Amino acid sequence: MPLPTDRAASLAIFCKVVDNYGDIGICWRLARQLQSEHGVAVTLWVDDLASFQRICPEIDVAVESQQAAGVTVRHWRGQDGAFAPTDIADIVIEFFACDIPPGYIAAMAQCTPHPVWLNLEGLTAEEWVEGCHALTSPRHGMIKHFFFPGFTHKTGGLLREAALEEKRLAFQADAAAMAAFLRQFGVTAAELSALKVSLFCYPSAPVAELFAAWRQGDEPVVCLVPEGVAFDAVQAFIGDDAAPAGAARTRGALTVRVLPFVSQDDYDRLLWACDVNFVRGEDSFVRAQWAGKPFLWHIYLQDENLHHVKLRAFLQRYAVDGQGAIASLAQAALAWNGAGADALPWTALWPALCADMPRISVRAQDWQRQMQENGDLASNLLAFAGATR
Ligand code: TRH
Repeated sequence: MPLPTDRAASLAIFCKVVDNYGDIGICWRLARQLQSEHGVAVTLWVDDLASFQRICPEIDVAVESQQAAGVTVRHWRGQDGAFAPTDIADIVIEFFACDIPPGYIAAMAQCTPHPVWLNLEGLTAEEWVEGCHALTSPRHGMIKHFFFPGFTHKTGGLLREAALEEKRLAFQADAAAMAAFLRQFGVTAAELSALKVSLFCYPSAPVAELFAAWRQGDEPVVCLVPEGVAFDAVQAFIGDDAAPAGAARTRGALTVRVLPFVSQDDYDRLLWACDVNFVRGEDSFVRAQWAGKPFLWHIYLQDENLHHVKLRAFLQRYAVDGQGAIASLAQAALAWNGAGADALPWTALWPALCADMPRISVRAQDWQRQMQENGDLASNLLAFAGATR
């Protein structure tokens, strides 16, 4: 049965913030796109408004229900038992297998037809994903579907807004706009012509070693790091106990500047304006791919080093071009994640990476074109939901 055509389809996303910003970052991006590009009436249930506010400053943490960018945002604090079938959306998404309220599920089961129930999973480049994407599981007399983002056309693809590339290319073609954007963070005229690097990683990344390599290097590097990220290494380099946004210091060839945490749209601009991006988790990782610039990924740590398997699976797809494996990129990525058995020091890894930078840049652009061919996750998800119902 198709989704309703007499009114905009409605969709609810349930988001539990496990930690950091990726959970709400992905849900917010998906919610906005479904609303603005597809006219879907979206309700985003989220249990942590404070985390949400960091990436979307207009969020009021004290309000139970509010509108933001056309999306209804509900503070999810375990409300239960108060749902009627008329409260239920046509499509219900539980993000990363979070348990949606039993009362909501009971009301879903009373709906005719049942809503499309999707579990939106985490992103991985491993091959098994293609076999698990769109699998079903019977629950409470309904069918739950597993929807996997991914890097091939046999998965749900990656989140990407329709106008993203156009916006990026316009911004990157406008040197004055890029300079003005960076200047607001204190970047000087001299620093604009240095190698500009954004740095977003987990505390375990070997940032101090990388800083030492940059500091001793021949080429000026300006490293832009959000407040609180890589805190120990940044604090030590800057020599300021707090290292607040606005703090900066130059030593040797390296300047480190601490940035405030910016909105998601400005974070994209930061990635577009930098020459190399260090990203992490899931959402910034995907945004770095759409930026079409060289990047290194710090993957979210998992038990038993499962993240190393995922990292290698990604590198097998990404760190390779028509000439073969891009060894410098793979070695640096493995070392950055503590996965290289006999990792070279950063004083060797970084120059090797720089020597291959033209090749890595071409690969980054090719990859983002290749990923576009898989469609975008929001459109793929709606098409899937329409075909499922
Ligand atoms: O913050 P992350 O580490 O998030 C997550 C969570 O840990 C989550 O539990 C885990 O499942 C997932 O990683 C894999 O990294 P991520 O995914 O890159 O999310 C960061 C978000 O914050 C992303 O939407 C970009 C946004 N952001 C800003 O909006 N402004 C900023 O200044 C920065 C640095 C990031």
